[in-house]
Amino acid sequence: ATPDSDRRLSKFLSLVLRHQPQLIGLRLDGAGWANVAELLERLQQHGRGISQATLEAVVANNDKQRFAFSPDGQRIRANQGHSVSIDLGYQPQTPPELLYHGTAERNLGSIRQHGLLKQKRHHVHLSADAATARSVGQRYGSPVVLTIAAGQMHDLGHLFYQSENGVWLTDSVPPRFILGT
Ligand code: HQG
Repeated sequence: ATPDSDRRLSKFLSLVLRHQPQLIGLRLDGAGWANVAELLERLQQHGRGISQATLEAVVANNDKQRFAFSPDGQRIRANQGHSVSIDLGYQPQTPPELLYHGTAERNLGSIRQHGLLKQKRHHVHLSADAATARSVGQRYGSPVVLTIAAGQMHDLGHLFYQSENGVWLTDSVPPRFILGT
């Protein structure tokens, strides 16, 4: 496997485990899990066959730890980022006082007006550090990093979750909790 082929596989797994399982006839259960044997079979049938060892290596080496196996190794899911409707089952947690959100400069006007909205995903995604947020924002153009008063939101009853791979999730961030860039 090359870094390039790993990246392509990771992107395709994100597509089918977060957004379009039906693309390869895969089924996800209510918590987003797919059966590993079934996933390998479907990939094979759709001209993307890989070995179980390759799948395990891509999950283990993934830069953002996007995927996880169930403890018995029989199932696999994406840790966050879904647009299909599933419940990952994360429990509410107390966030740090400040969290960060990276976005593109051109979104700022709308964000200041409406706050952070979850758009197509289940949650607004927040990062524990500004550097990570910057790289998230970079995906869409010239990045800006917003500081979010997460502790204050939590005190006022907003729920926060942390995904298996460390991403903070919340429903929405009203404008008054966005402290600045
Ligand atoms: C923006 C990646 C205008 C928001 C990352 C973002 C993350 C608004 C975009 C994960 C807005 C949604 C998620 C408003 C929000 N007006 N724009 N009111 N409210 N936005 O991709 O946070 O590599 O759904 O700022 O690491 O960029 O895929 O969310 O730019 O964890 O594993 O609307 O995706 O992970 O974009 O990224 P996204 P995101 P992976």
